Amino acid sequence: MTDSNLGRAAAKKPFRRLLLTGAAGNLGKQVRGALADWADIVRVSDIAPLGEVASHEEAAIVDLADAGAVHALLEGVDAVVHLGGISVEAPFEDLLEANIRGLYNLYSSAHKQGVKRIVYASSNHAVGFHPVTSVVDIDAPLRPDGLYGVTKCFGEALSRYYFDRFGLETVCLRIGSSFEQPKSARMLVTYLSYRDLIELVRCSLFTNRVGHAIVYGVSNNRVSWVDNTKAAFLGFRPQDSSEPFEHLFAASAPDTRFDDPTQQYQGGPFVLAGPMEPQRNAAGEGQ
Ligand code: NAI
Ligand code: 15L
Repeated sequence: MTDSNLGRAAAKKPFRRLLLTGAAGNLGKQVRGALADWADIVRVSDIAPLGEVASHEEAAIVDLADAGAVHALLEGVDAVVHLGGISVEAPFEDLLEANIRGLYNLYSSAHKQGVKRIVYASSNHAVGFHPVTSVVDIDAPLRPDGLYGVTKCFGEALSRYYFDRFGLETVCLRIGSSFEQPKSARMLVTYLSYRDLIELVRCSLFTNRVGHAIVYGVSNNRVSWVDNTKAAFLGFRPQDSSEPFEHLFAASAPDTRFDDPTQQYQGGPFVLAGPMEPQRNAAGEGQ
């Protein structure tokens, strides 16, 4: 064994096995690499292809709506980073399978398999119908801005129940807009850099005794609609800001917000996106 191998073998990682759902998605691809530093084995899962599988990884193609498959997926897992599911407004039947049934399957199996903690990707759309003139803290009333947001409220309530009933801990991340860079003037306010996202996941996995917690996932942007004071115990201190991107949208931000719901409410375009009708095939039958 070389010196560097000896060093690696000696460094014990905090987790034996972490599960990442939604590993093929936008955020899953970002978080996947970071988990390697924190667990001996990273089980990566999605309904979509997972790409190349590293030696420390176990790959599982699983539909969250499949209860039996999800039960097997949770076997031997210490903690979960749950990013899987539908991530935008969609017809109710689709949301029902991925985000409602899928989440129930995850929590039910996690409890039965003895999982200790879940980091759950909630969304700003759980509270998207609060006006942009207000600042919401983690106790602000839920005001989902579409059926997608309603499923995130379900996830926050389900995880609360599993903590109160069984002590299964969850940190609900009300993520703003996590992309390579903001895509609109609104996202200058809701932007969460990938680096800050990974730090938020790290804080959520490693803080002792989180119980059931909610935290907003936004970077240190100049304007903010959220207040994380009550989640300070997580120790999340964002390093990045949307400031370097402000010049991209300055010209396209006329102050029309009070005539237009997509400008008036924190959820932006999501507030008018739902409810969506089921997809129809050529014969006009619901799918
Ligand atoms: P994404 O849509 O890129 O990734 C979601 C992944 O979940 C996809 O790879 C998809 O194949 C998988 N998935 C969908 N249905 C599934 C099912 N039935 N079974 C198994 N896997 C399924 O979304 P993104 O951006 O990576 O977001 C990750 C999570 O974070 C989502 O839960 C989303 O709602 C949440 N979120 C993301 C925000 C963002 O700005 N990216 C903002 C707020 C919340
Ligand atoms: C979300 O919840 C979505 O998953 C993401 O695609 C973004 O649109 C984000 O919110 C947002 O509010 O910008």
